[in-house]
Amino acid sequence: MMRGRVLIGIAIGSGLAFVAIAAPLSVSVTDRAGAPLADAVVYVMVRGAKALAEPGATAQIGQRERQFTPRITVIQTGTSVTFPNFDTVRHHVYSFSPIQKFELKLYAGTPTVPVIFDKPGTAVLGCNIHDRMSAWLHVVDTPLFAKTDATGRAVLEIPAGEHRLRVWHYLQPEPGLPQEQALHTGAEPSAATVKLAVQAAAN
Ligand SMILES: [Cu+2]
Repeated sequence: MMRGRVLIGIAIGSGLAFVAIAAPLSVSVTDRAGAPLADAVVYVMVRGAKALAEPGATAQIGQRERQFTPRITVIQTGTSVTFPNFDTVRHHVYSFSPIQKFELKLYAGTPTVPVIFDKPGTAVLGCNIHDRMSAWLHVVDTPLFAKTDATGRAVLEIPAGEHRLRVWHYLQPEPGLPQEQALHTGAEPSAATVKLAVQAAAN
């Protein structure tokens, strides 16, 4: 059955390319008690895949009702991020994280210059005016990434091969480091389960 499969090309060295059959990989992420973990960042390091985003790649982290939206974002390295303010109050967005220290001083509307995230890792975002505003941005060296939904599940299209599956969640004690495991995928749909040593936040 070909449904659900796509063909993807991976450019190799001197202009040669091969086409690999990609198949869906379903990843289920749970906390240490086995409860589904939403907003986990799931990504796959595939040999030969481009680390950097295509030129012009953009993402948006807004502020609405004095919260960041979304609170958890995953982007590929090299992506430009804008921080539009949809509130009537002004915000002052900053990050002290080593991968990208920046500050967007007290503003309304959308700052004209986006912030480019050119290193992988985690940036924790805050607002100088509203202490309870926080958000996390995870920057990855692969185009194959997703966030888990409310059921703790994410689906990615992955070429057959030997890869590394990485999972990161903002509640991890070391916010910058993903959990990693080996991943073997074939031409058929596959599934993986990852248990993280975190406690899901009570809703
Ligand atoms: Cu604010």
